[in-house]
Amino acid sequence: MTANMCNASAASQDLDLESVRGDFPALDQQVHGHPLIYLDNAATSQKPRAVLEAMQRYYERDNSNVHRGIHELSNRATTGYEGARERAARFINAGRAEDIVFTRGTTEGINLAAQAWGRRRLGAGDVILLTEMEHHSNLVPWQLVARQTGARLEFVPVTGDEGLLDLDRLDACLSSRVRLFAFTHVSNTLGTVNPAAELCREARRRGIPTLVDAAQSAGHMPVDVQSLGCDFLAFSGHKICGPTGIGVLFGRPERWAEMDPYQGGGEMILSVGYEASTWKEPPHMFEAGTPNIAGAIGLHAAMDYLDRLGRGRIFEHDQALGEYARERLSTLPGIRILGPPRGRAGLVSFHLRDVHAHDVVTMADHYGLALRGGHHCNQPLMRKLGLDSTVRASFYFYNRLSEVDRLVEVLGIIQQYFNRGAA
Ligand code: C6P
Repeated sequence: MTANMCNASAASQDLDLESVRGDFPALDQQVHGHPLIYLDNAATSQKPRAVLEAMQRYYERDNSNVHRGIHELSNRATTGYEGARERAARFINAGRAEDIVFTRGTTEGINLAAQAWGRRRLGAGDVILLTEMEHHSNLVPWQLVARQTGARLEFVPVTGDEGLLDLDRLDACLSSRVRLFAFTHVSNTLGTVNPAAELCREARRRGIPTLVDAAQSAGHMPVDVQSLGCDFLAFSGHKICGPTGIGVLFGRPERWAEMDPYQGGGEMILSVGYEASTWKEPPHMFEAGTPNIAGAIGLHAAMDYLDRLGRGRIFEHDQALGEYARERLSTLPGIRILGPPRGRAGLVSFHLRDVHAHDVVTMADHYGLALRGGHHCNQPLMRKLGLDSTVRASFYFYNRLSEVDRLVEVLGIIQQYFNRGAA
């Protein structure tokens, strides 16, 4: 047994996997006559009973609108919603609850920063620095704001299949024209864990604000905005055991002060006239309309759940599974595996010679395996690597080593099937 395999077993035992799995009703089912093996956690995680019950309790007992009524139910809803904001601040060690804006998810958080901050702060000739491994959610919003302001995009290169940022180029990339550096903490396709604190430090030294896309990190490792030193950080509830339709955008107070409202409407105003209005201070200034109250309450329960397990332990477990999977997959003939061999997050993306990713995923589904195939919203990166799609297996703390073994076994069956067809 290799050292990695030993680490993986140790991490699994440490997490008391079997009792944790019991918290997730969706994991206990058969799919096409096989036990479900859910390896699509980078797309969305499953939800523990604690989250489902918190949301049901809210709807059964406290359902009301926030910040409006003076009646009991409205007070309870407001307390629940604002309590979730305080919890989110603690989850990422933000200094103040006011620095947490609830969004629909990472995508909306980045769009909010791009429109409310970027549109006001950027001008012709300014540079928005991204990396070549960004998800479309941290690329297209900046393309839009670049078109609106005359700013242009530049990219820190990725080294190739090993999927690391070319840090030798960082100094040249962080030129005096750069007004914002936005990058992903963990790549959803490569599994690369970027040195986010170092990237923020280098940017800050040059007076450049940073935005961290924490969609793939916030629920998988300790994330601390103060030690990262970022200006903005966005993540989604549904990837961290919470419900869909809720997410968080953290911003430093000095950044909020530089921003215009994102959307106009109820909840965000102080006083409205026919011709003009005034608005509240952040965070409410950025939360127009009735918010996703039940979503925030579910997210609160999810953050409690994850922190009870410990995100340090979750990271060790996910990382051990990712490395184990990479090692086992590399024994398959004709496989091309993306991302770094060491220090990767708990996901592995790969390409099987002569079998399209969609065929792999469709056939794996017949064996009860939930994988993802496609470009994973990373089209420019795929093109750079000369691929149109990959298969991706992404893990969470409730996945087992035996599920990785089954994945490798089923991929072997799929390869045999297609190779027979080709013969
Ligand atoms: N990735 C996947 O890889 P939303 O859809 O807003 O919750 O998250 C968007 C997003 C932003 N950044 C990164 C690094 C991401 O991985 C994602 C979502 C999913 O399967 C869907 S493409």
